[in-house]
Amino acid sequence: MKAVKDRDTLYSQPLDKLVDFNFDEKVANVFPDMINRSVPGYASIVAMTGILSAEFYQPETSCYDLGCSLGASSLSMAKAINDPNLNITAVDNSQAMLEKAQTLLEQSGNNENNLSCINFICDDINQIDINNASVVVMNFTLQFIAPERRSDLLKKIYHGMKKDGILILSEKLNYTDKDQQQLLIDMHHFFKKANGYSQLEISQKRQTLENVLLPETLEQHKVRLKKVGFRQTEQWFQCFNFSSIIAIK
Ligand code: GEK
Repeated sequence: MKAVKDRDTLYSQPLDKLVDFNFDEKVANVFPDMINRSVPGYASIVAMTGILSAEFYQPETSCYDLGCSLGASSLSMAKAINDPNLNITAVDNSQAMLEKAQTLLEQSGNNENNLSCINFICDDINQIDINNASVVVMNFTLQFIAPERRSDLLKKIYHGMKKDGILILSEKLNYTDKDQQQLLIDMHHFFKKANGYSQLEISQKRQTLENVLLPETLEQHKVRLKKVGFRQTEQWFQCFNFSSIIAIK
Protein backbone atom coordinates (compact mmCIF):
# COMPACT_ATOMS: atom_id res chain seq x y z
CA MET A 1 0.00 0.00 0.00
CA LYS A 2 2.36 2.70 -1.30
CA ALA A 3 0.05 5.66 -0.70
CA VAL A 4 -0.34 4.80 3.00
CA LYS A 5 3.36 4.15 3.52
CA ASP A 6 4.34 7.51 2.02
CA ARG A 7 1.87 9.53 4.07
CA ASP A 8 3.32 11.82 6.72
CA THR A 9 2.09 10.51 10.08
CA LEU A 10 5.29 11.36 12.00
CA TYR A 11 3.52 13.55 14.56
CA SER A 12 0.13 11.82 14.64
CA GLN A 13 0.71 10.14 18.03
CA PRO A 14 1.60 11.97 21.26
CA LEU A 15 5.40 11.94 21.58
CA ASP A 16 7.00 11.83 25.07
CA LYS A 17 9.92 13.90 24.01
CA LEU A 18 9.82 16.39 21.16
CA VAL A 19 13.30 16.65 19.67
CA ASP A 20 14.28 19.38 17.21
CA PHE A 21 13.15 18.62 13.67
CA ASN A 22 15.83 17.16 11.43
CA PHE A 23 15.87 15.84 7.88
CA ASP A 24 16.47 12.16 8.65
CA GLU A 25 15.37 9.02 6.83
CA LYS A 26 11.87 9.06 8.35
CA VAL A 27 11.33 12.57 7.01
CA ALA A 28 12.91 11.76 3.62
CA ASN A 29 10.50 8.83 3.19
CA VAL A 30 7.39 10.99 3.55
CA PHE A 31 8.82 14.29 2.32
CA PRO A 32 6.72 14.87 -0.83
CA ASP A 33 3.50 14.32 1.14
CA MET A 34 4.76 16.41 4.07
CA ILE A 35 5.82 19.45 2.06
CA ASN A 36 2.76 19.44 -0.20
CA ARG A 37 0.36 19.26 2.76
CA SER A 38 2.37 21.77 4.83
CA VAL A 39 3.59 24.49 2.49
CA PRO A 40 0.82 26.41 0.74
CA GLY A 41 1.74 27.02 -2.89
CA TYR A 42 4.68 24.59 -2.89
CA ALA A 43 3.71 22.91 -6.19
CA SER A 44 3.23 26.30 -7.89
CA ILE A 45 6.60 27.57 -6.66
CA VAL A 46 8.37 24.44 -7.92
CA ALA A 47 6.64 24.73 -11.32
CA MET A 48 7.44 28.47 -11.62
CA THR A 49 11.04 27.75 -10.64
CA GLY A 50 11.32 25.87 -13.93
CA ILE A 51 9.59 28.59 -15.93
CA LEU A 52 11.69 31.43 -14.47
CA SER A 53 14.92 29.43 -14.73
CA ALA A 54 14.35 28.72 -18.41
CA GLU A 55 13.97 32.45 -19.13
CA PHE A 56 16.93 33.70 -17.08
CA TYR A 57 19.36 30.83 -17.72
CA GLN A 58 22.44 31.87 -19.67
CA PRO A 59 24.24 29.32 -21.91
CA GLU A 60 27.58 28.02 -20.61
CA THR A 61 26.72 28.84 -17.01
CA SER A 62 25.69 26.72 -14.02
CA CYS A 63 22.49 26.30 -12.01
CA TYR A 64 22.35 25.59 -8.29
CA ASP A 65 19.58 24.16 -6.12
CA LEU A 66 20.61 24.82 -2.51
CA GLY A 67 18.84 22.65 0.05
CA CYS A 68 17.52 20.46 -2.75
CA SER A 69 15.83 17.78 -0.55
CA LEU A 70 14.47 15.23 -3.05
CA GLY A 71 15.38 17.41 -6.03
CA ALA A 72 11.92 18.72 -6.99
CA SER A 73 13.23 22.17 -7.98
CA SER A 74 16.21 20.68 -9.84
CA LEU A 75 13.85 18.42 -11.75
CA SER A 76 11.63 21.37 -12.64
CA MET A 77 14.67 23.29 -13.94
CA ALA A 78 16.05 20.29 -15.83
CA LYS A 79 12.74 19.81 -17.62
CA ALA A 80 12.30 23.50 -18.46
CA ILE A 81 15.79 24.51 -19.58
CA ASN A 82 16.55 23.34 -23.07
CA ASP A 83 20.33 23.04 -23.26
CA PRO A 84 22.26 19.80 -23.81
CA ASN A 85 25.14 21.29 -21.78
CA LEU A 86 22.96 22.14 -18.80
CA ASN A 87 24.47 21.39 -15.40
CA ILE A 88 22.62 21.68 -12.12
CA THR A 89 24.41 21.33 -8.81
CA ALA A 90 21.89 20.16 -6.21
CA VAL A 91 23.20 20.44 -2.65
CA ASP A 92 21.79 19.16 0.62
CA ASN A 93 23.48 18.20 3.88
CA SER A 94 21.02 15.37 4.60
CA GLN A 95 22.43 12.07 3.34
CA ALA A 96 18.98 10.48 3.75
CA MET A 97 17.40 13.09 1.48
CA LEU A 98 20.06 12.69 -1.19
CA GLU A 99 19.87 8.89 -1.23
CA LYS A 100 16.13 9.12 -1.74
CA ALA A 101 16.57 11.87 -4.35
CA GLN A 102 18.99 9.72 -6.31
CA THR A 103 16.62 6.73 -6.20
CA LEU A 104 13.68 8.83 -7.35
CA LEU A 105 15.72 10.22 -10.21
CA GLU A 106 16.80 6.74 -11.33
CA GLN A 107 13.21 5.45 -11.04
CA SER A 108 11.93 8.31 -13.17
CA GLY A 109 14.22 6.83 -15.89
CA ASN A 110 13.46 9.77 -18.09
CA ASN A 111 16.53 10.23 -20.25
CA GLU A 112 14.65 12.37 -22.74
CA ASN A 113 14.65 15.16 -20.21
CA ASN A 114 18.41 15.06 -19.72
CA LEU A 115 18.11 14.41 -15.98
CA SER A 116 21.74 13.29 -15.84
CA CYS A 117 22.52 17.02 -15.79
CA ILE A 118 21.66 17.01 -12.06
CA ASN A 119 24.67 16.45 -9.86
CA PHE A 120 23.73 15.78 -6.22
CA ILE A 121 26.26 16.84 -3.58
CA CYS A 122 26.04 16.15 0.13
CA ASP A 123 27.45 19.24 1.83
CA ASP A 124 26.65 22.26 3.93
CA ILE A 125 25.61 25.09 1.62
CA ASN A 126 27.67 27.43 3.80
CA GLN A 127 30.79 25.51 2.74
CA ILE A 128 30.41 25.00 -1.01
CA ASP A 129 31.75 27.19 -3.82
CA ILE A 130 29.32 28.92 -6.17
CA ASN A 131 30.76 29.72 -9.58
CA ASN A 132 29.54 30.98 -12.93
CA ALA A 133 25.86 30.73 -11.91
CA SER A 134 23.00 32.26 -13.86
CA VAL A 135 20.29 30.57 -11.75
CA VAL A 136 20.46 29.88 -8.03
CA VAL A 137 17.42 28.43 -6.27
CA MET A 138 16.87 28.34 -2.52
CA ASN A 139 13.37 27.06 -2.03
CA PHE A 140 12.63 27.02 1.73
CA THR A 141 16.25 26.51 2.81
CA LEU A 142 17.56 29.89 4.04
CA GLN A 143 15.03 29.70 6.89
CA PHE A 144 17.03 26.73 8.29
CA ILE A 145 20.37 28.59 8.21
CA ALA A 146 21.46 30.36 11.40
CA PRO A 147 20.36 34.00 10.98
CA GLU A 148 23.88 35.34 11.65
CA ARG A 149 25.21 33.31 8.69
CA ARG A 150 22.57 34.35 6.17
CA SER A 151 24.33 37.53 4.96
CA ASP A 152 27.61 35.75 4.28
CA LEU A 153 25.83 32.95 2.45
CA LEU A 154 23.95 35.42 0.24
CA LYS A 155 27.15 37.40 -0.42
CA LYS A 156 28.88 34.21 -1.54
CA ILE A 157 25.97 33.37 -3.83
CA TYR A 158 25.92 36.90 -5.27
CA HIS A 159 29.65 36.84 -5.99
CA GLY A 160 29.34 33.44 -7.69
CA MET A 161 26.64 34.70 -10.04
CA LYS A 162 26.76 36.14 -13.54
CA LYS A 163 25.42 39.62 -14.23
CA ASP A 164 21.63 39.42 -14.86
CA GLY A 165 21.52 36.00 -13.18
CA ILE A 166 18.70 35.26 -10.73
CA LEU A 167 18.27 33.98 -7.22
CA ILE A 168 14.87 32.43 -6.48
CA LEU A 169 14.40 32.64 -2.73
CA SER A 170 11.31 31.04 -1.19
CA GLU A 171 10.69 31.37 2.53
CA LYS A 172 8.14 31.21 5.31
CA LEU A 173 7.56 34.80 6.48
CA ASN A 174 7.23 36.45 9.86
CA TYR A 175 5.30 39.63 10.65
CA THR A 176 6.18 42.27 13.23
CA ASP A 177 2.54 43.25 13.78
CA LYS A 178 1.09 40.84 16.35
CA ASP A 179 -2.40 40.61 14.83
CA GLN A 180 -1.08 40.17 11.32
CA GLN A 181 1.31 37.46 12.48
CA GLN A 182 -1.49 35.62 14.29
CA LEU A 183 -3.88 35.80 11.35
CA LEU A 184 -1.27 34.45 8.92
CA ILE A 185 -0.32 31.63 11.28
CA ASP A 186 -4.00 30.79 11.75
CA MET A 187 -4.58 30.68 8.00
CA HIS A 188 -1.58 28.39 7.56
CA HIS A 189 -3.01 26.09 10.22
CA PHE A 190 -6.42 26.11 8.45
CA PHE A 191 -4.54 24.94 5.34
CA LYS A 192 -2.86 22.11 7.26
CA LYS A 193 -6.14 21.11 8.89
CA ALA A 194 -7.88 21.04 5.50
CA ASN A 195 -5.06 18.76 4.30
CA GLY A 196 -5.79 16.21 7.00
CA TYR A 197 -3.36 17.16 9.79
CA SER A 198 -4.83 16.95 13.29
CA GLN A 199 -4.40 19.63 15.98
CA LEU A 200 -1.91 17.29 17.69
CA GLU A 201 0.16 16.91 14.52
CA ILE A 202 0.13 20.66 13.88
CA SER A 203 1.12 21.47 17.44
CA GLN A 204 3.86 18.84 17.83
CA LYS A 205 5.41 19.73 14.45
CA ARG A 206 5.31 23.45 15.35
CA GLN A 207 7.20 22.77 18.57
CA THR A 208 9.90 20.67 16.88
CA LEU A 209 10.48 23.42 14.31
CA GLU A 210 10.58 26.28 16.82
CA ASN A 211 14.40 26.37 17.21
CA VAL A 212 15.18 25.16 13.72
CA LEU A 213 13.03 27.07 11.21
CA LEU A 214 13.59 30.77 11.89
CA PRO A 215 11.48 32.95 9.57
CA GLU A 216 12.15 36.62 8.90
CA THR A 217 10.00 39.44 7.56
CA LEU A 218 9.74 40.23 3.85
CA GLU A 219 11.40 43.57 4.65
CA GLN A 220 14.40 41.85 6.27
CA HIS A 221 14.86 39.69 3.17
CA LYS A 222 14.55 42.62 0.78
CA VAL A 223 16.91 44.88 2.74
CA ARG A 224 19.53 42.13 3.03
CA LEU A 225 19.34 41.23 -0.68
CA LYS A 226 19.75 44.90 -1.58
CA LYS A 227 22.71 45.28 0.76
CA VAL A 228 24.34 42.21 -0.76
CA GLY A 229 24.11 43.96 -4.14
CA PHE A 230 21.12 42.52 -6.07
CA ARG A 231 19.88 45.26 -8.40
CA GLN A 232 16.21 44.23 -8.31
CA THR A 233 14.22 42.21 -5.80
CA GLU A 234 10.56 41.35 -6.38
CA GLN A 235 8.17 39.25 -4.36
CA TRP A 236 6.42 37.23 -7.07
CA PHE A 237 4.39 34.80 -4.95
CA GLN A 238 2.65 34.64 -1.62
CA CYS A 239 0.12 32.24 -0.15
CA PHE A 240 -0.59 32.90 3.54
CA ASN A 241 2.84 33.25 5.21
CA PHE A 242 4.78 31.46 2.48
CA SER A 243 6.45 33.55 -0.18
CA SER A 244 8.90 33.61 -3.03
CA ILE A 245 11.21 36.38 -4.20
CA ILE A 246 13.24 36.79 -7.35
CA ALA A 247 16.48 38.72 -6.95
CA ILE A 248 18.38 39.83 -10.06
CA LYS A 249 22.11 40.58 -10.07
C1 GEK B 1 12.28 21.61 -2.44
N1 GEK B 1 14.18 22.98 -1.79
O1 GEK B 1 11.67 20.53 -2.43
N2 GEK B 1 23.22 22.80 3.92
C2 GEK B 1 22.58 22.03 3.01
N3 GEK B 1 21.27 21.71 3.11
C3 GEK B 1 20.60 22.17 4.18
C4 GEK B 1 21.20 22.96 5.17
C5 GEK B 1 22.58 23.28 5.02
N4 GEK B 1 23.22 24.03 5.90
N5 GEK B 1 20.28 23.25 6.12
C6 GEK B 1 19.11 22.65 5.73
N6 GEK B 1 19.32 22.00 4.57
C7 GEK B 1 13.38 21.81 -1.43
C8 GEK B 1 12.82 21.89 -0.04
S1 GEK B 1 13.49 21.67 2.63
C9 GEK B 1 12.28 22.76 3.18
C10 GEK B 1 13.81 22.29 0.99
C11 GEK B 1 11.36 22.23 4.22
C12 GEK B 1 18.34 21.24 3.78
C13 GEK B 1 17.58 20.18 4.57
O2 GEK B 1 18.30 18.98 4.71
C14 GEK B 1 16.31 20.03 3.73
O3 GEK B 1 16.41 18.98 2.80
C15 GEK B 1 16.17 21.38 3.01
O4 GEK B 1 17.35 22.11 3.32
C16 GEK B 1 14.96 22.19 3.41
O5 GEK B 1 12.01 22.55 -3.23
O6 GEK B 1 11.40 21.05 4.55
O7 GEK B 1 10.54 23.07 4.73
